Amino acid sequence: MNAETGSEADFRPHSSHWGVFTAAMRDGELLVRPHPGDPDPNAILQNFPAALRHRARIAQPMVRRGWLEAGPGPDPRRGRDEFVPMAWDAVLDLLGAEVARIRDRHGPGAVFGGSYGWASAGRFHHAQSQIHRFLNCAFGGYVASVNSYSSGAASVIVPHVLGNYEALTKHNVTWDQLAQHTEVVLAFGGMALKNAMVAGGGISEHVERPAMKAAHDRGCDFILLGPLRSDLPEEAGAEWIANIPGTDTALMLALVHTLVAEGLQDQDFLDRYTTGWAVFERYLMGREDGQPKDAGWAAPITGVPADTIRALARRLHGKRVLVTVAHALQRAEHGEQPVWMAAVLAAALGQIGLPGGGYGYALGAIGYYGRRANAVPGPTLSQGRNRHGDYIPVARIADMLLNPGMTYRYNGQTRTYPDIRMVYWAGGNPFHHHQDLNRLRQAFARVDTLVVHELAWTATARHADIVLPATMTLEREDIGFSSHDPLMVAMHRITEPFGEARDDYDIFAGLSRRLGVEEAFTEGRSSREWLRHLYARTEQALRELGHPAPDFDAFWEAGTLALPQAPDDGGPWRAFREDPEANPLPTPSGRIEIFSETIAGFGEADCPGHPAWLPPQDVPRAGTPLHLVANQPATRLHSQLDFGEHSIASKRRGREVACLHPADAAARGIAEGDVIRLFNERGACLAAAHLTTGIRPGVVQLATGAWYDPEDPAEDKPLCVHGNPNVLTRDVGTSGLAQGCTGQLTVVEVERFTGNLPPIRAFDPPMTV
Ligand code: PGD
Repeated sequence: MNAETGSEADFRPHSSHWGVFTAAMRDGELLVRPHPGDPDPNAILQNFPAALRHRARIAQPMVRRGWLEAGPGPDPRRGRDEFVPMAWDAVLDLLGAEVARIRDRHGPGAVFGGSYGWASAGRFHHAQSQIHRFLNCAFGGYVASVNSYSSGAASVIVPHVLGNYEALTKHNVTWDQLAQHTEVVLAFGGMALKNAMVAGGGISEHVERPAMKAAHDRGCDFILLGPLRSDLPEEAGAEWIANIPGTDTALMLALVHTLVAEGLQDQDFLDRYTTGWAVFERYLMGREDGQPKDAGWAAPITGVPADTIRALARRLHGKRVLVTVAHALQRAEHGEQPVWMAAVLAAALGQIGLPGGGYGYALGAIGYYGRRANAVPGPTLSQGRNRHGDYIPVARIADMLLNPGMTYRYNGQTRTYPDIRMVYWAGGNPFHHHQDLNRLRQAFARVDTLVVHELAWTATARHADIVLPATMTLEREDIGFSSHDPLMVAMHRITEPFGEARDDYDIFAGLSRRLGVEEAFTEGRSSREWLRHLYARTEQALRELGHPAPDFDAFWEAGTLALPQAPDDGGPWRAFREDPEANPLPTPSGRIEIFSETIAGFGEADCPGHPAWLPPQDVPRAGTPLHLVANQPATRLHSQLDFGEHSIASKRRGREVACLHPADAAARGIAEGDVIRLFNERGACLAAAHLTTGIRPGVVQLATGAWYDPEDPAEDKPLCVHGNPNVLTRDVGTSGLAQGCTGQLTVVEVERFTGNLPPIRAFDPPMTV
């Protein structure tokens, strides 16, 4: 027994998207220890202790005063109104009646239940599954969302040109292969450890840093192409080519042009495994527009000298090269292009399908890529059937709410936005994840009713009409499982729920009772009975494999279960290389489509039939001369637990830190630690300046995830005093093909903030009556 840290026996297993851990309560304090088998544990775990009982937690159900007094309907006061506390029975009666009203008067096409968000790791209390299951039971369906903010462009274009998205990202080149075989890693946008630290469902082994170190120690060269040096860890020993943000497609074109001009492309590979090379080559060599896409052409676009591009191309020839592209590159205008063009580059190098070679799209973008798959399935709660069937591409939410009846293009279709009356959210934070937050506020002002389940007073909760306090993961039992992590975790309850918080499941069960669909929603099971039920699938699969298959009680008692994994066999890409006729890709031609008849047939000007350089509209100009990179944060997952100790410790003067080059700072009279204002025509926010030469001049970086904190919410474009970059980003789709999120990049100006520093109230609960 150790008086400082609590007895070993007190520590119980639990899991989060950012790591498996054990935790114990001692004298009212939460103690958290990373999983002992994790070679590189994630410090984000240390956000839990201070967050558990923080004032930002929601203690009881709340109803917005204006909604209570005036009834459902559009209301611009959302986000600045007071709240009225309410008892659970009363609030569930009220909400049950409102759900019934919408259902009976408007039907499922008036409910937006997309409810995008990462929520927590447990597979039963998975907020998305819970809410979708409830809406399917209560309404028979709802307006859904498809794709993700992470990979909106890639997940739509890849099936047309490369085949299965899961196979490309999850069953391809692994970290083990990279450590053993790769000679050159060409990492567009890098492979920042902060991203791979996270895996949906939980992760017990953070292997990326050791793998990159092993590869580097063996002599593998890492080349980082992108504006931020920190996008590869020191262990990779990377060379840094700091191209202008958003210009990677031009850089890749010039690399391929050099290969072709010097006869270095692998023509045999292109002939055997791809289709459409001849069409693309005409574009590449400028045979139609008179402009070869050569290194001299790319130099002013990319900011990389032509000689550097040419030398790099020559260096790749004949080597085991792995081309990687960070998700970030496709979270921008024309984000489909770098995803597609990188495949062409990898094909021209002829390494696709070889161990450690080819195209590792998004390797390092998330913790479950580049690993072996589990050989058995994990627990999954059925969401039921959505009989309504309508959906939007996820990042078009504000467009939809503001423009009912308007048509838009998506994946070859012309679709129509529905007329939404009720928005129901559980487990996501659109005031974190969406772009142009001032526009999002207008969109949310338009609906009849906004319902949010949250564990803390995020800006999304503040904008809701009905706020239902959800438990935090530590306050309930669950099962942690990710398809590519070998450990299944019995997530024990560590402590009692905060205030009157309830599990999402119990909230939906209570509502289902009021709507007469309780049996359909609960199937008569308690939460513990559901865990037992969901576990049975894995147990049976283990037994069928002849693997030890503990029953649920034994699993629960042991706390973790090591799962068998599939071999590291290169997946469908290896098989395709070995025999493309027997193992074609699931594309129309069965090959890598360098020209796609399907995409050309869609007729989108912003996504033609082969990869191309399409100059972006959102570029530095007078008034907004700097690029802003709004990337993933290092000290929290998205906006989760921004009020936790580790996240707070990374802020300065309570504000998010923005990085800029000393030359840009000097030109504006900005010194290290100054509070700065970042602004453009969409909005403005404050941040604390950090000067670094690890960023390309002309670029500012401000991570996402600082909670939106408007100085005066009554204004149309209030100053966010805390540093949420999504007040600055643009709410436009990547193209008419995918309509993905473009939040990664925009343009801004920056100045030293000289006014009185406004207080930060992001974590204070709203006013209650
Ligand atoms: P989170 O902060 O994870 O962000 O957007 P997402 O909405 O997923 O939000 C999850 C919320 O769920 C938190 O508020 C948390 O408190 C709550 N929560 C956790 N557990 C539970 C639970 O059990 N029940 C309930 N009811 N709530 C729970 C992430 C999205 O942001 C993503 S994935 C990406 S990749 C995008 N990235 C960018 C970007 O690169 N640049 C910009 N500008 N914007 C982005 N936005 C996107």
